[in-house]
Amino acid sequence: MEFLDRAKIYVKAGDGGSGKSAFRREKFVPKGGPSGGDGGKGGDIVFVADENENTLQYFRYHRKFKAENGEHGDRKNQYGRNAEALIIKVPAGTVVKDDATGDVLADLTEVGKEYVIAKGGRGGRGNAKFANSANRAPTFAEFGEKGEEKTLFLELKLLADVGLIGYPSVGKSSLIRKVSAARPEVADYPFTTLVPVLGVVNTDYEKNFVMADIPGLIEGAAEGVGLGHDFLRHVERTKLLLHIVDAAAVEGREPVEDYNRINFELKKYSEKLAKRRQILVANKIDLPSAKENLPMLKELAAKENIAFFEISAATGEGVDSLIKYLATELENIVVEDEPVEISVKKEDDPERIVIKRDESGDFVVSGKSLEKLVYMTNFQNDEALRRFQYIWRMKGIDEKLREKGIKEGDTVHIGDMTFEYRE
Ligand SMILES: Nc1nc2c(ncn2[C@@H]2O[C@H](COP(=O)(O)OP(=O)(O)OP(=O)(O)O)[C@@H](O)[C@H]2O)c(=O)[nH]1
Ligand SMILES: [Mg+2]
Repeated sequence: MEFLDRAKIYVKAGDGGSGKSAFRREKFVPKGGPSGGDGGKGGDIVFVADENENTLQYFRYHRKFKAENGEHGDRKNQYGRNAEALIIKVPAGTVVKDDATGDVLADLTEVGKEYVIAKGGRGGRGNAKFANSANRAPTFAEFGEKGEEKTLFLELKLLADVGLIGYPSVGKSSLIRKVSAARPEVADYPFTTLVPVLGVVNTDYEKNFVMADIPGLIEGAAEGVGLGHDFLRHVERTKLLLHIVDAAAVEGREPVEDYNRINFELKKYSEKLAKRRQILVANKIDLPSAKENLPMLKELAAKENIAFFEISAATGEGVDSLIKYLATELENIVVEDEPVEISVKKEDDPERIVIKRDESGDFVVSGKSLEKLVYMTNFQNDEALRRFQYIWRMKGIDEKLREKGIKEGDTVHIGDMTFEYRE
């Protein structure tokens, strides 16, 4: 499992249902009043940060998501049912971007947060809605609006709750293997772990949490050369740091010195991270040589005023109580997380109309509300066509086209539709 989980998916919100054109049937009345109901709204695509999700793996095999369309309206003023939203669960920490523009559409930092990422189309109006004093019996209805569709780029900056820090070979990877399904290599030479590894810790106590194993922080302790600064950014957003020391001093170093040295490195990297709460974990207590160091480490923890645990990642001794402690503590820690700036572009004015000419000289008219009107109009119906022409004139599109030099018979594109221009 990597730190940065990514996925590209396609989402399509539901189309609105079409409105109905119908008339009441009454005894002895050949044509009653208009009674076509409106179509229902198409389902939205909604993202929710869910506590049971930890990765974006699911999206490797599920890349297309379509919400249901709204139901069509019916006779007798029956409205079509609105479609339910399609809920897409992602882990907390997922950033949703529009793949085409790179705009951040949502930053789902906390469990429970939800965002409508693609809006379902509005239902088309039934003919009953178009009745007025000038036209008491309109014979047309609208089609439903198209649901939004988008290609999304999901990025999970996995929020490890707990970060493991410490010298090489103190047993960080051994611990994460013990408590999660993560399988980093374990070996008796330093710098076994070269890339950060995440493990999800399933606890019987509280919620699951995510633990990050990162490469040992210091290369060649004697030379005091720092390494792994690069990796520290992976634990920057953690709530707790488990500072692991080798209580048995297998490599002949002093565990207390190790502790201070690592904290020095941490501080060099970031004051903020150096202030993050730590828990001192004395590992390898199964080895006899651990005995003599434990009182010193206990004292250190007391002096630093931090919690202290004795464990053996090898035998599992003490591991359960450590995990229980972590799970409970995590419940109470809230980190002030700077949220990602949501940079959604200001929507273009829906009424704005832009006319361009394409390579073949055709006229391309664009504008959100005009395109919507075209999409929702039933051109097979004369009255609907006339209503369309009326709105077209009101918007002054003819003048604008003439300014651009349109002539009889030229081709005009609006959305998916193509028209032949006639005076
Ligand atoms: N006896 C004993 N050996 C342990 C224990 N934990 C880890 N080891 C051994 O210590 C060595 C290093 O363990 P790792 O888990 O690879 O240590 P690490 O901290 O991940 O090391 P790097 O990835 O190199 O930074 C391995 O040989 C482990 O088998 C323990 O609790 N008891
Ligand atoms: Mg390791």
